[in-house]
Amino acid sequence: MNQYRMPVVWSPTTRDHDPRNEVWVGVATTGTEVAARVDAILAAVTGAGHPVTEAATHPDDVLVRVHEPSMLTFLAEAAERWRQGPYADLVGQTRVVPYLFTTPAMTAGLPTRKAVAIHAEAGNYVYDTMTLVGPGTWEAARAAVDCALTATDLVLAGERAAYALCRPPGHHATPAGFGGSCYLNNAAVAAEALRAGGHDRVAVIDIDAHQGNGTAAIFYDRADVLYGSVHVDPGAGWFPHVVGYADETGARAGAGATRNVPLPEGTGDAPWLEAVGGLADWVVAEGCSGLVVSLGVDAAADDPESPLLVTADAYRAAGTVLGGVGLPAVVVQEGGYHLPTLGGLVAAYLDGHGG
Ligand code: SP5
Ligand code: ZN
Repeated sequence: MNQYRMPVVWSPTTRDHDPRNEVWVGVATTGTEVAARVDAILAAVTGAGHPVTEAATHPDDVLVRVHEPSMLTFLAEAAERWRQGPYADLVGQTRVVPYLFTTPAMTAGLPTRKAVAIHAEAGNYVYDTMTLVGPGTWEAARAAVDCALTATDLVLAGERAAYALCRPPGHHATPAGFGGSCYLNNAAVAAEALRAGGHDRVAVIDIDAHQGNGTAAIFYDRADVLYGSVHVDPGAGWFPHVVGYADETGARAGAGATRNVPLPEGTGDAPWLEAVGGLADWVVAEGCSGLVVSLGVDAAADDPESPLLVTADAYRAAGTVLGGVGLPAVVVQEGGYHLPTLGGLVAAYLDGHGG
């Protein structure tokens, strides 16, 4: 049991995103990435004695290094544009949902124009039907970025570690796309902010149950930000399905700077911790000076979104392993959807990580 309690940064605005329904295989299902997640985590970390502070507003300078301005503009304006459309009256839909995807399967090399209708334009940016935009979504996602930036500020000012209670999560958000319940890539923003703060080489270690295809994409070509992830095998039919295989190790200047460790369905503590340990050793061997942890706790046994069987004790041990690397660390919340155990899993990781 560590005595040190790292600071927690949160924002009440992160509660303002309500996806309402995630459309999965064409069916409107009840979303699992809900505002109650924030309160569950907040209660647990407060109870564990962490000092809690609200995020400070930050400018967009770091964010625009991570995401295309066109996607940021789309997200900022989408809810209001949708509200002005006939969708609520026609079909009762109050959330932005694409009805087609303007990918190469459709455009097939033809010259293309910007879609006039937002229900068509949405498919330029959102790559699934589960990541809906409503009133408050942009504000919440942007507040989550402020949580990540404020936690990074604390670390740059000398704090050994800080936890950003980001919600919605971010690691599936790509440079110009959003999906997987993610809109803005909070962890990538933290990594860029550490770089801007003087860290020449930074690692993002992602222990969410799903591979963070967004973070992987943002840094795939780069040597200055390593990305390592342990996750359920996409080859077994799990999100993000088409990336996250072990042979994806980076390209060009980033060759060798990406590591993916896929694990079979049903994997429990020992092999999962061995994978986390391998990533920690890699970060040390590569001479990084700063660390971002993408802390998803959806690898836990009770979680509805993954088939991994990791316990709270193993999350505490993972914290000890990653804290033991000895680098200043920004811990960023990603997934984790089982409300009764969510807070305890996060608190266990933070306890293990210590300072
Ligand atoms: C950040 C994060 O953990 N994102 C998770 C993305 C994976 N979501 C896949 C969802 C598959 C459908 N689940 C059925 C639940 C019905 N609501
Ligand atoms: Zn996840």
